[in-house]
Amino acid sequence: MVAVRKAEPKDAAAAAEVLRRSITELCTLDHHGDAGTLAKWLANKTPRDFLSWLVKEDNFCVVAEANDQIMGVGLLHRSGEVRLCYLAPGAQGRGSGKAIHAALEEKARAWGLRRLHLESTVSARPFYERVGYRSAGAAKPGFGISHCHPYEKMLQPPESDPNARMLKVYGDLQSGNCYKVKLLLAQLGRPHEWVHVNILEKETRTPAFLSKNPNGKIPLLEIEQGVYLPESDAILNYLAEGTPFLPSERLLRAQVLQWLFFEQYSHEPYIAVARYIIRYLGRPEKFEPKLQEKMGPGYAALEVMEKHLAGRRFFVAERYTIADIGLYAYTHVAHEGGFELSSFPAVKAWLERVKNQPGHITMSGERP
Ligand SMILES: N[C@@H](CCC(=O)N[C@@H](CS)C(=O)NCC(=O)O)C(=O)O
Repeated sequence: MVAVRKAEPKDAAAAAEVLRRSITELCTLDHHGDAGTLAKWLANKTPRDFLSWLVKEDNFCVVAEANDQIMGVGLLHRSGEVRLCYLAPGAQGRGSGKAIHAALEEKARAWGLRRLHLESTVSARPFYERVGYRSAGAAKPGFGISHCHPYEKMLQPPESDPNARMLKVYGDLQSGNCYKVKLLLAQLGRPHEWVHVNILEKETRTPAFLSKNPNGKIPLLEIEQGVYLPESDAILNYLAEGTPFLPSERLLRAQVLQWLFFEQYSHEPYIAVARYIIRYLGRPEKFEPKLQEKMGPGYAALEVMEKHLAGRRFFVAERYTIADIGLYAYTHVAHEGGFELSSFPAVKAWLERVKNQPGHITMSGERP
């Protein structure tokens, strides 16, 4: 009988041994017995590394046990990435893989995740396909082997869960404020209806729209009939609650808000409006003085970001949060507002990191 439980420090030696034997003996289609490939792959599969994974609060690690022996190891990261799912030689076909996977999936739901993703070996692909994963792009090199196959699985919330409600968003994807919301929904894997609103045709100013948002602006989230939430960064907060995109710790949460307020007061009114004048209005002569007024404060905001990001990977807690999503929206298209990013290397490196986050979509709604 196989039982899955949370891994403990006392499991380190046996769990590392399962990982090493599983890779060496069961993943031959991937390493082809090549000593160099195996060495890279096994380099961090030690009891010491295992212990270091256990203490990270963003990791959830389980072991499958039968007759007091560890038969398999699984590890889920809070980002939704399944980082380990390995069985001991001889343990296949006895339900251990499925049981490990079910435990990781249950944790993902508890964390509010709607999407799981992983890089599969060639050897493990049939298993992941059996438990509901689908291919999410071309193979690329990873953890020492040449072909890691990206896979993803969308998790359906139970009907009783308020997160199961079909959301409706009123927006225009060319607007960075609206794109923020679309990007987070995509990364959460949350199905939603997108209602396009044309701002140049003044569709935000009709009586029908004003009855939903008296401020006459998009994006607007319809949570359920008659319950509306405007303001992009408030929407991000609402949607990210209870997920890895918004830390639960008090100070970190406040720091996320700090950067979202910065975005709305010191960044968006300059960079987004300059882009609006050029991109939406076609840079009419009469707007030239207004456009020029936006440049100084826009560059000042970029300076603040550059200083903060020098030596940091993300805005808060060294992890990807809605603070990054909020600031990415208009920064990655700042050139369309006439801003030159060449003297902001830390900002440019951060833009790349954000673009490479799992589940990222571009402004046209595509995967890069
Ligand atoms: N602070 C608001 C700004 C929203 C905003 O300015 N929306 C623009 C499009 S990006 C809009 O709806 N403009 C149309 C109008 O004002 O009629 C937010 O972050 O959601």
